[in-house]
Amino acid sequence: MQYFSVAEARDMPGLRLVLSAGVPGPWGEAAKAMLHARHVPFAAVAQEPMGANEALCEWTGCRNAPTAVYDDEPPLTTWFDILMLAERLGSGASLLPTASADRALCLGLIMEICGQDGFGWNRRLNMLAGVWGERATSEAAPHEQEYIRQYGLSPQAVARAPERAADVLKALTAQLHAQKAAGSDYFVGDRLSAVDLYWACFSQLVGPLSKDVNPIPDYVWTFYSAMPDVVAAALDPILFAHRDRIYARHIGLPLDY
Ligand SMILES: N[C@@H](CCC(=O)N[C@@H](CS)C(=O)NCC(=O)O)C(=O)O
Repeated sequence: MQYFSVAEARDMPGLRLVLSAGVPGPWGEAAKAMLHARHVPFAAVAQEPMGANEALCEWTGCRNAPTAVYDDEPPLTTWFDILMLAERLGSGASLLPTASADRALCLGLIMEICGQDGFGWNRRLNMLAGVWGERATSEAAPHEQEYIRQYGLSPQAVARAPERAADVLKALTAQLHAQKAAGSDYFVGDRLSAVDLYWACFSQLVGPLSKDVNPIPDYVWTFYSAMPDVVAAALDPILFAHRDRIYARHIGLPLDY
């Protein structure tokens, strides 16, 4: 992936997408998958994972990734805003179902995968607990204090994270089994929607793709592969069968970040 710096990107026209350079951050990978599926070109801008990202903050008001900036419109930082941008700018089949009830199901499942207090959020708490351990977070540098606040790290949140992450996995598993029984390979209805892309990308947090198609740094591989027992126990093979299908049919491999 060719990355531009913030200084290079901020005056460019068109779509700029800020991404964590060198790692398959699932929020960023999912944003790329949305834009790819909707045939929307973008210039990638490098964010330093867990860094202070001062120039980025100054430009977008946000230190993490992904952030999408289209022409001189306000920066978009949430999964929903980026999905709706892909819908607005793109072409081809919509990533949202047509019927309202199906749309609500699709968006609700994505919320459970990548929204605040969803699967990704709680898996990140598992990982941050490993990074911070017993170390007092009051010793953290200012930008570390910022992500500790941003990602809701607290002893109480860490304690409930495994059950929450596992509960989302069980809900996704139940939905995929119900869909399979109805003859569909997809989470909602009988065609691709955004939730299929979101799950494929977020599945990395419990089952990173093999290194021949995924040039993942060893430390990230270790974070993504280690998990609490209750999360491991909630991994049904149907989750990975779906992931493999979606990468093969719709996202493409190898990963490039
Ligand atoms: N703003 C995004 C979430 C973005 C997010 O959580 N990004 C994380 C992915 S782990 C990130 O950038 N981490 C690296 C960092 O904080 O530097 C959303 O609401 O959809």
